[in-house]
Amino acid sequence: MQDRTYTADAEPGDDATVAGWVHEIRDLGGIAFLILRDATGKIQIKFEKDEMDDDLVETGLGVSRESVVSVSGAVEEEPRAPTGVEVVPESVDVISAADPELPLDPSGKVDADLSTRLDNRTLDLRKDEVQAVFEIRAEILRAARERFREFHCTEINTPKIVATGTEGGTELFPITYFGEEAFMNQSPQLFKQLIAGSNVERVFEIGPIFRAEEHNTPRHLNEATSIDFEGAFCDQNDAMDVAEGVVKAAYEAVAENCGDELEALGLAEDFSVPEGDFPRLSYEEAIERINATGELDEQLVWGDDLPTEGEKALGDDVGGHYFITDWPSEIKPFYIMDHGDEELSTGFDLMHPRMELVSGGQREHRHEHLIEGFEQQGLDPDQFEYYTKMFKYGMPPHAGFGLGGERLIMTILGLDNIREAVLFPRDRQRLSP
Ligand code: ATP
Ligand code: AMO
Repeated sequence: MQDRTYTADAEPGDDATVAGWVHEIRDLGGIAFLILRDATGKIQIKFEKDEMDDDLVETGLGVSRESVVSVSGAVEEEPRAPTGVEVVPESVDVISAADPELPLDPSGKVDADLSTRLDNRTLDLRKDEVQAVFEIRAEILRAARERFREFHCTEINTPKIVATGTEGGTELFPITYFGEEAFMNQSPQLFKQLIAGSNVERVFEIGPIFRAEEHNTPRHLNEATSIDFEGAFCDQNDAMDVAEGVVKAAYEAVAENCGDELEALGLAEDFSVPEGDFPRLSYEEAIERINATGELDEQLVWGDDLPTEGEKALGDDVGGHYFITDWPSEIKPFYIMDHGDEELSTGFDLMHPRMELVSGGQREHRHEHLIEGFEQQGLDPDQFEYYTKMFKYGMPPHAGFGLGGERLIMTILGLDNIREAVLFPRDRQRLSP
């Protein structure tokens, strides 16, 4: 790597070479400043026109905004400089000149719509508040990994090209695999179960899921990051404990380690970690409470899926994260186990007041019940033989969940649109960049 000093490390008395982007040039007449920005911050470069070499002044002040430059000189203390220090340049090297016509203003003085931002992510990420989202995203994923490791989970990576889908209702993206029909995987569901049924017992995966959902909403992506857990000898209550632990660990990590990023996003004052246990409401209680709010035109009845307005009304009523448990079996997938009584399932959702974050449950581990479940859901068990046959060779009871990574980030930061939590989102209109 080039011998350079990060702007944040430049100390008075140093002879330093700083390198980065031209953030701004301020020309006051006899004196002018170039503000240089790098990953660690910004630094002022001072040009005293009468006292410095003309070529140096011309190069330093003639360069277009967002060009990449390297500046060598003495670092001096200067209380009037934005960071208290400035560089008096001896040489300025333009490494990569930027086109003076920028499609987006990284200084943020001119607003850009989301679509322009996503088309020009490199420029967009030069804004502190955008960079902050992705620094926080990295911290959330790190904290989730750490918490899973504390729970003795092994990180796994399962195939994304598969022969069959599992999540009823959401569509599959077909692809051609050496002349055969294949699909992009919607969920690691079956694979994580197959590994939980081995001696590995507890696993997690953080990876992409692909959903060919046609709708275009602020909280759906066609390629999302799923944070999955599966544990042998766990029931739905254990899985809920793990989900709650991971979500809280994410908030705690952001509160502890992302002070500057929260500041950049204007969230430092009000940021708080959810306190206390997340309440666990049964599906039946949930529909009763939604009906009691009077927010819906029609009363919900047993067996209805919860409409978005219903989830919002309940979210406002509860006022924080909560679980919905004991769903009707008929609206949960085949791999979810029933609950003694065949009408009830062990499936659960973890809700943020604004949206669903997690689905999970205890799994059906009894071979003959599993086959019946496939048939009831109109799926051909023969197509899933690679999965079902392992249930004949010693499959422990097990449970798990899938947590939407972008939904977690979006709810933690109060982002309006899930696309802001992904570098290069895939949605109905967007396949590139
Ligand atoms: P998940 O998809 O993870 O199960 P979800 O909360 O997104 O969770 P879905 O069943 O996928 O639940 O989607 C339901 C919600 O998605 C609807 O309530 C609605 O808000 C939105 N939605 C679904 N289809 C459309 C559509 N065609 N147009 C607009 N919004 C839609
Ligand atoms: P489900 O389909 O509910 O369950 O997905 C789990 C979680 O993933 C997130 N999610 C999405 N996020 C953004 N865009 C999407 N299109 C999208 N679809 C899903 C949500 C959702 O709660 N196999 C089960 C999980 C399990 O039981 O372990 C599953 O995939 O936050």
